[in-house]
Amino acid sequence: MRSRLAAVVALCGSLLVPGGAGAAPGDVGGTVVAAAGGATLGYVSKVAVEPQGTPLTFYNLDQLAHTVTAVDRDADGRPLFNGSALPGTTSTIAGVDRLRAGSYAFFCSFHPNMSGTLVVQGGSGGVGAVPPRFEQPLRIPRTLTGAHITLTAAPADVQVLAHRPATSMLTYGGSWPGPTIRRPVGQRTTVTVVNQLPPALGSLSLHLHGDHHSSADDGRPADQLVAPGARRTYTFPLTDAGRPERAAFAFYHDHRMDLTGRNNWYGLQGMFLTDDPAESRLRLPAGPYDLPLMVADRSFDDAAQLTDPFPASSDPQTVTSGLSGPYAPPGDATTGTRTLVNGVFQPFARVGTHRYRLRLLNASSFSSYDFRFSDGRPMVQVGNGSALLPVPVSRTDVLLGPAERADVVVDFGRDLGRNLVLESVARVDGRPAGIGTPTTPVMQFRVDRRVADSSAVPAALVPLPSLALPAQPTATWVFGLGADPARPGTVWTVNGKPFDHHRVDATVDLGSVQRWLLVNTSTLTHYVHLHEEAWRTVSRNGRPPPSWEAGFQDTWRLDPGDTVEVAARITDHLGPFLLHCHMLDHEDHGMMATFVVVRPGTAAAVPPAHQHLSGLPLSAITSAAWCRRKETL
Ligand SMILES: [Cu+2]
Repeated sequence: MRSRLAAVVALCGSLLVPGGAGAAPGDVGGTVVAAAGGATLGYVSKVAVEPQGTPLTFYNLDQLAHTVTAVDRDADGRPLFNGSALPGTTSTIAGVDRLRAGSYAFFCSFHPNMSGTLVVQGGSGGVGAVPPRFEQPLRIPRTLTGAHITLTAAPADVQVLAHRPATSMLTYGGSWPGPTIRRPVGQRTTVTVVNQLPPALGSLSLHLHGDHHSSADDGRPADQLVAPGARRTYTFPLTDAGRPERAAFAFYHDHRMDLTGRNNWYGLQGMFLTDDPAESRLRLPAGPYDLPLMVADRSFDDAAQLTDPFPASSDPQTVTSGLSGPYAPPGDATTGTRTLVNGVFQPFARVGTHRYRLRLLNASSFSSYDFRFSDGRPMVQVGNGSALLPVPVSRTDVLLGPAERADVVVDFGRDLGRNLVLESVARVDGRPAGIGTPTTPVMQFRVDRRVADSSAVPAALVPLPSLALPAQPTATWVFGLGADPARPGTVWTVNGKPFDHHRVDATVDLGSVQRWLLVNTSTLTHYVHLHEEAWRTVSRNGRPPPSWEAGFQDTWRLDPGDTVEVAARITDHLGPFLLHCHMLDHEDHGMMATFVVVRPGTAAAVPPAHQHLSGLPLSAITSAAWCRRKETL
């Protein structure tokens, strides 16, 4: 390996132009290079020039895996070219040698802020970009409104790709997303999960993200599990401090210890909306004009089946290589080559000349999106998932990381006969070292009928109640990268420690007001999710938060070096709750901690022992962190 790496370095050294970042077409031929710090600095060679019909070589001299992935897609919707290279290796990027002459943008799917251009020079013929076809109608998951809901977790075939076989997935209720649950605030709701998945997949756990409920109903990842063949009922009062909760756009998903990434990738996700009858006076678009849209990326093989970027839990080689493999933190990134909406690749929706309330959820494991309409029209943000904002905010782009939501109103009133595309664009705010976003069409809206519109977006929505804050922060949570105390390698940490189910990281008095600092000391962006309460954002990097963070929230983006200050009153429920990064690779690889709510003056009990309900020894899956990548599409 050492000699191969030395050869690569020597070869690349001879190819690189001094100050390579400014290389011009013709300076570097047929190669793309990533060097140390590539995730931040980008490719060394921003432009590669390639004679038509020849392969493109990718030299990765960095310590993280990177890809070279085309922005443009072929007739099947796959990137025109795509390939990855592990740290210190080279690879040939598949698909380049078939390209027609032209210029092609590319990026790293693990670090989309890395971008470049491939120029193919030559004669005629070859494969070129095919515009998105938007061939499949948007799917709206069936909606369940009863007080007692059953979700059976079972394998099912889901039609994700057009003109291709259905995709075998793990589902709640036979669909992906699972059924949308829609309930009035303040109305007690039970959700019974029945685990009918193959026993080898182990036990499950269901977490209702963004809701306020007891510790026993929080879907804790290592106890309170749903064993194969068993069922468990979760109770959600949908109240807070004796009053109905704020209406919210929440979602439910599996939260199994170490396997959350795997279980979500295969489909254990669904949306959960609560409605406040008092909100109807606002006249926001409702009924057919209220569309929950779950956006998530996945990769597929040639048989339209999901690729498996996760290790076999029972593979001792995988387990022992654990967190020191090439995809160990900070190289762990489960991304997909296709962006899907409600489980459909590039769908279209037929809409009328009306305002629409689009509830955008990013349910991806790792990827962020900067959502925008192709014509730059405003999206009026009215909420962020946990609640409505105090006042609406007009935005032209909305950046959402994993588990973040945006509740936006878009007006198609003057667009009869037009087709509009919701897309993700390269992250607009240009934040240095912040996570990048892919450039990709997401879905199309076809405005094909005239309808009367009596909806509105009022100037004021729901005021933020006052809250007397403690003078000083009551806790500081630092999100970083550390050595793994259990084995050679690296783990994500909170306050310097990887997650330990048996450790209490903070004790919080019931009834107290907490003022917490969330600090990112690592070189990657994290999205930090706090269970149990809806929190208000006090400050972002010492300044008042932007207007779209001026309401209640449960997940925050922390770019490298960021400090976000949040506050909430802790009400109703005692016991252990979690906080963690919602990039599922990071969560599964240590970046999670426990706070325990206690009656004032009492000590926290240690969280309950692991339940060992699966056919797999927990020790085997606890370190199942090493991700194998199959670079199929
Ligand atoms: Cu993270």
